[in-house]
Amino acid sequence: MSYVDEVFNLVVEKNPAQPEFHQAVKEVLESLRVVIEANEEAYRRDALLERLVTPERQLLFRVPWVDDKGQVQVNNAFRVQFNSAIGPYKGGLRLHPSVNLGIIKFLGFEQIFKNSLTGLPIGGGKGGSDFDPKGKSDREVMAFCQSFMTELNKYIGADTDVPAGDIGTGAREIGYMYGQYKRIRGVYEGVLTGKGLSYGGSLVRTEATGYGLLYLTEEMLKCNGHDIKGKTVVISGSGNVAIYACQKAQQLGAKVVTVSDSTGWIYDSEGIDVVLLKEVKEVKRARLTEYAAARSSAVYHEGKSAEGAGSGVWSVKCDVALPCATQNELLLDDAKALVANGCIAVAEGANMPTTIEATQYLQENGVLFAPGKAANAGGVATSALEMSQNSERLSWTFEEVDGKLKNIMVNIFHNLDDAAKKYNMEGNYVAGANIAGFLKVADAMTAQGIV
Ligand code: NDP
Ligand code: 2IT
Repeated sequence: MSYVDEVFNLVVEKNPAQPEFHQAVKEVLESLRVVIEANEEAYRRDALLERLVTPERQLLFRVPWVDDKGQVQVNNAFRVQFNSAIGPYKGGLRLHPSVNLGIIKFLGFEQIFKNSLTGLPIGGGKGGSDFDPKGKSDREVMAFCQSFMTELNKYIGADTDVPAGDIGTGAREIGYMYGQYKRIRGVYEGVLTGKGLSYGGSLVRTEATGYGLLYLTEEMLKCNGHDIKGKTVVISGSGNVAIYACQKAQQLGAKVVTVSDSTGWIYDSEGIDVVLLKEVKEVKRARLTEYAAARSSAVYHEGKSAEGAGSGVWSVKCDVALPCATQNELLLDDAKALVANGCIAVAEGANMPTTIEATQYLQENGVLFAPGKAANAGGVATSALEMSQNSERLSWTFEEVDGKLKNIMVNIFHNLDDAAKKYNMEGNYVAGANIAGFLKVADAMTAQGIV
């Protein structure tokens, strides 16, 4: 059996009931087959793949906190420090009831390659909890965040592990966590990114994932003879990534006609009103029904939650589709609908939103496909820029950070493109991303010996 297949079987055997982790590993290992086979003996001897798929450290802990009624609640929490070959562990914290170890491991594994692709010195990690911030008071969110950080602070630091936001973790949660870290450890350091601007945050970090997604999409389209200007775009999600993807798409002259959340989706024939969307989601933390109620051109469709069920937004005719909600939200039938409607490009704002079968169908039918670990790398790249600013105790201007972000995204696209061409898979940006991301990490792991 080939080394790649052996290691994949091992992952399934040793990590039962973690389907998302298996899926992420499978996608990466399949792309690496050609690279591994070219150097199989050395990789096998060093157990490089076994080490790559096994986290360096996995922390599991309970988070007790008291709700507004005086009742004690207990959540499960995780931090997976996956790989530190090229820098301190770096990756977000997800707060969502669906969070379990397998989900955090899939996200941490993806993060290794994503962070490598940014060209910046950051290793891969991820964390989170099954705590649901939705419907909780600010006081309850603070109680959870303080209890969470009371344990997590022992394992993180500006030069060891630097968490950030993800689903359910935004500026509010990062603020509460930062305050508690500072209180316990007594140091004012860049231990988290996505901080507020008044206490060490970076300009553009809020916008970075969505903006970066559009910078990469624009470059991918341009290099394939298309212009983003004038294109019709469908977006899923209506959180941090979706909102700023929508804003940048419009700034570049595209028309965005959909957004979604876990209870329904909006079709807006006039194009999404980003100011209204921000008011509904960032200020009121409300449902999309409020958007529809405030705008006559918008139609609200109930149902079809993203994960596992496919989302209604993929049935809308478009040129470009940007999944920005969660994993496995774009299924084979959705891919078929997109192709039938003439979609030319899909770029993943979320992590692993497209299933392997859907990805293959899109690629086989000539749709340009940018995988999340490349397309959404702008968020973590700007986090790394926040770390740099914290280290030198300076803040850069919006234009400076935005300019660096754009350069990073354009470079990422060309790295994928070049890697795909080098290994005779021109246009396969999934393979290009996995290979380019892997080679740097593998080189660093090899140089550092068996650790
Ligand atoms: P937010 O919490 O800000 O927004 C998430 C959005 O997706 C919401 O609209 C939410 O709807 C929807 N959603 C989440 N889970 C589900 C689900 N199970 N079913 C249906 N809808 C769901 O998160 P972000 O925008 O930060 O993250 C979105 C994606 O982007 C995630 O995959 C994340 O890992 C990825 N990402 C985020 C980065 C960042 O910097 N924030 C960087 C790179 C990737 P509702 O509010 O109803 O739950
Ligand atoms: O998935 C991701 O890349 C993030 N949630 C952002 C991580 C970070 O450290 O900024």
